Amino acid sequence: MFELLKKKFQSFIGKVDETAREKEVSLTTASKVKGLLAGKIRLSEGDIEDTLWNLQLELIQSDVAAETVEYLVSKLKERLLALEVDKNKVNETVRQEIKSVLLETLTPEKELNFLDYVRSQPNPVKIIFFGVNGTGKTTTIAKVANLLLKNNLSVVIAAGDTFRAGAIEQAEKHASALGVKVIKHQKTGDSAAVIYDAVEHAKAKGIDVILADTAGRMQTNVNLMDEMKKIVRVNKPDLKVFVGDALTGNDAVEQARTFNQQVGIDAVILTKMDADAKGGSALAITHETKKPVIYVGVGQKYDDLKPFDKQWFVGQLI
Ligand SMILES: Nc1nc2c(ncn2[C@@H]2O[C@H](COP(=O)(O)OP(=O)(O)OP(=O)(O)O)[C@@H](O)[C@H]2O)c(=O)[nH]1
Ligand SMILES: [Mg+2]
Repeated sequence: MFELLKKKFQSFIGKVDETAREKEVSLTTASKVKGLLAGKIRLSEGDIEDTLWNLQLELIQSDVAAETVEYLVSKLKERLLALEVDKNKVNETVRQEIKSVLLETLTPEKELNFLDYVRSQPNPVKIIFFGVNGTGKTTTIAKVANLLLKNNLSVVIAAGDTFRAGAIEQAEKHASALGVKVIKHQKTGDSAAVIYDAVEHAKAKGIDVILADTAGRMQTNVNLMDEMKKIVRVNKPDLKVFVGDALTGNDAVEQARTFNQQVGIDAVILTKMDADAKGGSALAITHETKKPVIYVGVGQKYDDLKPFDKQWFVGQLI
């Protein structure tokens, strides 16, 4: 019975195709019927309206920047409307498409496996951390030092924040807790020179990695942004890491964009992911800068630094 019906349909489709060609009408109807026969359907704008709307809300609530939300939703719409979906698997397919659009957006120009990178570079590897005030730069440096030490790599910290009161002492406190040396100058000294000295020290002592702290700076502060360019010019770091506070959502994206324009960042670490941050800024920052999020900070302890796992992140988001 089914075979008979199928044959009838196939000859009908053949006729539809023929007529369509002859009359130069669109083949859409024919392919729709063909699709139906194979259990496939095309989704209409009406079919996906609610899904797109819900996704939009979800992304906004997760602190994804408005521009990125717009990009994601229109990309997804384009994809869904172009798909032939198995009619029994509509929800599954839509979910899968959402997932792949999010994953693609989280994919940087070039992935960076931090530890592999550090091991593969000639010593000493110079890494400088930048970001606005209070995002967690100094704490993150301590966490990264801890990670490197656990991987049998030696570290020196450069107390390059010569600007904020107590910053040098804070770096010293972490360094002493971790048992690593800190290179410092006087407060108000030249940050580029402190980092330069740390590099000299590392070269003399055969130390693997220099982790350089810098003062927090607003991306709108021209003088401090110029100082940052000088630090980079003088020290030619192997990696410029932007440290962003996940709790600041859209602001973190704006900061990352400006720091990237000014000095070209190589990687991103997002902090305070433990503190009620949905982490949407990871999506927006990667979309904006195309630079990889390598780690996330998930607390105040030295071990509270986790590699950023795109799959896990997307799974959690949707
Ligand atoms: N909950 C939580 N707190 C964090 C995290 N990372 C840093 N912090 C806290 O954020 C505060 C600021 O951290 P700092 O490391 O001093 O930030 P900074 O960017 O060096 O600050 P400035 O030098 O003033 O620009 C501290 O209280 C840290 O303990 C994190 O991943 N989770
Ligand atoms: Mg600091």
